[in-house]
Amino acid sequence: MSRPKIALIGAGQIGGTLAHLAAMNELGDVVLFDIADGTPQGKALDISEAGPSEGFDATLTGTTDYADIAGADVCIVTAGVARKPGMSRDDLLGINLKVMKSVGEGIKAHAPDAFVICITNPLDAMVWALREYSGLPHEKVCGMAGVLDSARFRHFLSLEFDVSMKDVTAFVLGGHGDTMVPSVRYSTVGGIPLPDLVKMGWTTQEKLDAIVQRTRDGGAEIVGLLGNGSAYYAPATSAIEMAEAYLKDQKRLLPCAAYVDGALGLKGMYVGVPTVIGAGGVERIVDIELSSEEQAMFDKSVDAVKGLVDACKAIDDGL
Ligand code: A3D
Repeated sequence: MSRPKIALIGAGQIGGTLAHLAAMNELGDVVLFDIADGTPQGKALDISEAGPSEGFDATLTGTTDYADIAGADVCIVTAGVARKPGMSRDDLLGINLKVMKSVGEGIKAHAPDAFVICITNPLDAMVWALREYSGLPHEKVCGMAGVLDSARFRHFLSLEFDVSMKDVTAFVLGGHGDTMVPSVRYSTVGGIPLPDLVKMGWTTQEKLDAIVQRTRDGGAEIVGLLGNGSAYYAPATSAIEMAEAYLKDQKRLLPCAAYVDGALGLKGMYVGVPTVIGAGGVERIVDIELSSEEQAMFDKSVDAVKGLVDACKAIDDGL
């Protein structure tokens, strides 16, 4: 049986990290694609040369030709530009929409059976556009954001409670932007919901509110520290978790930007929701109940995503 094929569209900071992680975890053979000739080939060779020390069996190649992604089982898309200090994710919309057009057409022509995970920002609008341009089934195209935002939330909570990150579960809903909704009620430490931990005196409501805000600003915090570009280690790890769930039919319950038509009162749009990811792609949307306060925040986030999708349509009236 041949190994799965993983195509990484974009061989920048996240793309290179994805390639390294995919090889180290032996998820399959990796093809790095980029328009910047030399970059995908150089990163593929560099990571291949880590193989003897790390002891992985995976073939890595770099290319500027979409024909080389033919038959990919998974495509992870990071092509485009990243934020610089002072920029919002939404500032990237015009440039990255054009990139999604060429990437979507490349996937449509060469890897129409792949499970596609978009990471390019502004995430929810770009995954929508990528699905439109590629024409793939909705359940085979999704976006990575919720796993990362939830991981940031979990990390900050573990620091506050001084417990292992493994025992903190959390999830973040809504669009991947300033309006994202870190769910306090559905986040737990060892199964104990956060509001109960406040009552138990483990933390205060003020501290919890500050952690929620730090989660919302998590991307900007890294952009500010790096001074040139945005986060890439945790975003890559998060997307690998999703790819693995698909390739190994793990049926993981992961928050991701999925096409929602019916659940949570939504009609045909991409936004961050809890999903089940397995061999069928996004197999299920978990139709959770929101409190009136959560619903108001979620509605605001949904409106922000709709605004970005409308902006995409205005730029490309063929969409
Ligand atoms: P970067 O290191 O700049 O890599 C992007 C790569 O895309 C570069 O190597 C470019 O040459 C390449 N590229 C540009 N245009 C094309 C094209 N048309 N076809 C193929 N490749 C192309 O960025 P990065 O890896 O740090 O970030 C990639 C994207 O992920 C950006 O849009 C970020 O904003 C986004 N991002 C999203 C998250 C989420 O949680 C959703 C987190 C962090 C970054």
